[in-house]
Amino acid sequence: MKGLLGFVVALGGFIVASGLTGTAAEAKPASGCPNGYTLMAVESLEATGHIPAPRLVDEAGNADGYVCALPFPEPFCGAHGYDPCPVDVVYNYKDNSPAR
Ligand SMILES: [Ca+2]
Repeated sequence: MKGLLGFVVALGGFIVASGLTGTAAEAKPASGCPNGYTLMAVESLEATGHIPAPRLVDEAGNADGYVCALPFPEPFCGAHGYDPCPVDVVYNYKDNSPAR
């Protein structure tokens, strides 16, 4: 029972966070990024070597040319065997479409 309560509280926190993100991003082409993620254009990411992940994530989502990106900490690249790192910053991507 205690575990279920924790899940419900966490879900409520997620809904509140999503609402705030939508309000803050209203001047941008689309909202829907989770807390901590930045809305970025797929084209600008590709121009800096981020291929093909952002486009795949966008096409699997709403295909509007934008994704949400969360930078990983600097040592991420080396820890996964890439030395030198092929890109300046390694991102985790999520589409900017609202949760379905
Ligand atoms: Ca998108």
